[in-house]
Amino acid sequence: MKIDVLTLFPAMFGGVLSQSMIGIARKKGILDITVRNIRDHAEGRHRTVDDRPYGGGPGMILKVEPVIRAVERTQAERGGEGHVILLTPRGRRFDQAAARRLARLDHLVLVCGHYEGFDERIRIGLGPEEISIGDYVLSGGEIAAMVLIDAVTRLLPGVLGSGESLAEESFNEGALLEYPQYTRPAEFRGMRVPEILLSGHHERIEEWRRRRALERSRARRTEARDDEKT
Ligand code: 6GU
Repeated sequence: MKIDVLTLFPAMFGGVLSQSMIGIARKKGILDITVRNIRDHAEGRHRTVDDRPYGGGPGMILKVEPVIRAVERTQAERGGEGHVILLTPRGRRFDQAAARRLARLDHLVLVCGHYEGFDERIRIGLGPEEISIGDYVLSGGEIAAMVLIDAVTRLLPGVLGSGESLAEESFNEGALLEYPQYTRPAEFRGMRVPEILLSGHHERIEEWRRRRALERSRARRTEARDDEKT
């Protein structure tokens, strides 16, 4: 998969895109990511990327020309339009289903907003999908883009080992949350690993895990409902 990230803060991406699963996917050649600075496409001595809103009001607005030029340059270099996504708190909420849908695409162009918003002609010009990662306000779309890239990358064929991906399908993506897990030592400061896990009875272990996962998901859902009441 090809991903281009267009941002005013390219340095924010260095660590996240070179470590862990994303770093591995890039080294394996499964993921080809380029981070591009929108400011490189701005004009004038000051390379201005933002300006005050027409009609007045607080804050600054991301200008239309540098963003459109940055997207067009990206598309020319890649030899295709790609699926253009605007990261904005106004967008549709990102979830696992959206991650699965995007993971099937060949090329994503992620445009990170900043300041109080985008000039509306960016939306008109690009006709992008608009995505938010949740109901809270971030100072820019960069961290949201990283969240999206991480969630999508781990779904790309060949990134996770086959064992890991199967386990994920059967548990995390259904209603069930994870069962408690342990590794050595068998005892830490008086806390013992449940005897059943040391027993070697695979069927009884499976049954115990299923029961604990059910208990956990029931408890978490009740907590969630309690939160809504407050
Ligand atoms: Cl994509 N951008 C910003 N600025 N804030 C957000 C967001 C995006 N998603 C949730 N909050």
